[in-house]
Amino acid sequence: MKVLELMQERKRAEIKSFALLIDPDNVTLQGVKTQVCGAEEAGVHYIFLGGSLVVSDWLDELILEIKKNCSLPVVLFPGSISQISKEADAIFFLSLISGRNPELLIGTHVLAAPLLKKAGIEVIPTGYMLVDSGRQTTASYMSQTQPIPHDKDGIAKCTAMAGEMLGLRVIYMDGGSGAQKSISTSMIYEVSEHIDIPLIVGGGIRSKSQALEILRSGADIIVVGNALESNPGDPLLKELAEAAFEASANKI
Ligand code: 1GP
Repeated sequence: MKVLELMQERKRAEIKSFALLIDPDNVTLQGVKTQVCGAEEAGVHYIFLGGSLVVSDWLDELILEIKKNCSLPVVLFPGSISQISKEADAIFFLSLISGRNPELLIGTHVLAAPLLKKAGIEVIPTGYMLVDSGRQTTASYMSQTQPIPHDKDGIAKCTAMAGEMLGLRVIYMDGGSGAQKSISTSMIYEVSEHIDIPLIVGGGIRSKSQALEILRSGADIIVVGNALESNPGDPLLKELAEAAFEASANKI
C-alpha cells in the first residue's frame, strides 16, 4: 500500500499515528540500527527522514540500513533537493504555504520534479506550515519566511483550507525542530475541523501528555525528533506510541 493511502486509511478509521523523525546529520549507522529496531518494537508507525540543513551525503546508505532493520515506511522530509533518494518509500513534496517565498512554493519543485520522476518514489503533495514556537528555528531561518503567529488560529485555518483546495494531500504543521512551545491545541483543533486530509503536527513535543493533547485536538500523526535524539532507549518512545494508541477511537 502507498504511504499516502495508509495515512488516509488510518485517518478514516480514526487511528492516530506516531512518526519518528531522524536527522541524517545526527546519527551513525550503528545508532540508527538500534534506534529503528527500538522504534518498531515500541509501536512507531513511520520513519521520517530529513532536516532543514542536512550536510551529510549518505542518505541512500542510511535508508538501506533502516530498511534492513525495520519494516516501517521511510518518508523523506527534505530541506532541500539534495535530500532525494530512490531508496525511500515516499517523499513529502513540501509547499511552504505559510510563507511567501516563491522558491519554496514552486521554484525548488521545478528542479526536483525530474529527479523525483527518475527516482520513481511516491510523491506526497504536502502543505507545509511553519508556526511560531517562541524562538527562531532553523526551518524559518533557512526558508527566509515568517511563521504563522502562535495565536493566530484563523490564519492557520484558512492557510490549511487553501492548501487542501489547491490539491495538496496532507497538511504538516510544524513549530520547527526543538521548538520552545508546541503548536497550540486550539490551532490544531481549528485546522483539523476545517480540512479532510491527514494532519501531521510536529515541533517541540517532549512528553506523553503533550502528545495526547495534540492528538486529541485533531492531529492524525505526531512527529517527534529532538526529544528522542539523545537517548534512543528513552522510555518516551514507548510513551508516545501509547499516546497514539490511547488517542485513537479505534484501537488496533
Ligand atoms: C521538526 O516536526 C519536527 O520539523 C520535529 O520537531 O525535533 O522538535 O521533535 P522536534
